[in-house]
Amino acid sequence: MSLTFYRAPMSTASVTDRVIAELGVPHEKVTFDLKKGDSRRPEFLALNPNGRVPTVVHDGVAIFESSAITMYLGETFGVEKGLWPAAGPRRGDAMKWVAWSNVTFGEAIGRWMSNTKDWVPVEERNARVAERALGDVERCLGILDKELEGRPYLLGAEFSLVDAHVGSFIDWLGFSGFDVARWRRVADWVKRCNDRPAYHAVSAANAPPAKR
Ligand SMILES: N[C@@H](CCC(=O)N[C@@H](CS)C(=O)NCC(=O)O)C(=O)O
Repeated sequence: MSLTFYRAPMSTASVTDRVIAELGVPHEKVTFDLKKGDSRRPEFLALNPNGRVPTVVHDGVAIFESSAITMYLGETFGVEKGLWPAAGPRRGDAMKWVAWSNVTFGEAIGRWMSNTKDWVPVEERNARVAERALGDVERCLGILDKELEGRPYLLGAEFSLVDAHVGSFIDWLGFSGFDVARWRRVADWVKRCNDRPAYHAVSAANAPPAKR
């Protein structure tokens, strides 16, 4: 079995960092420096023509899109470990949250950031679009908060890769200074999800070197 994981620090690949760490599956990591254009090299574009991380190559087959990667790794390595449901309706429940994170929640976060953050030139930002995007982000947080009523994790009593995947999007919001404390159940769930050995290991590995 060979599994190679193409990643970059502080990128969408953080989702897969968490998923792979939870699974504990042997793999080779290739860490890109996106500023140096590592993801635009021809040999990588042959694997992922989008030139984006995360990308995994499992036994010679390249898989891109973080949502597809979580679902694929979940069904391939996660079922026996209790981190992903077996085929059937409960798996559909898991897939729904993973797809929702990227397509609905993540889309709203991206839209909000690209209309508010300093790294986007001011002439490309639009205050009205930002306001609508913020409303969409807040609506998504409300949906998560309601879902977590009476259950510690998104699929029920046990932690699963769904929590790692969706939780990564909350981390993304957190890095940009957005505080989810108003959504009490979400904030408590984030604490539970982040208090796991795999999360601590990923955070330690990604920490910037200490300033001297
Ligand atoms: N929809 C993709 C998004 C991946 C993505 O946008 N990755 C960015 C980093 S956050 C990237 O690799 N950019 C490469 C570049 O800008 O050269 C996913 O979910 O995997």
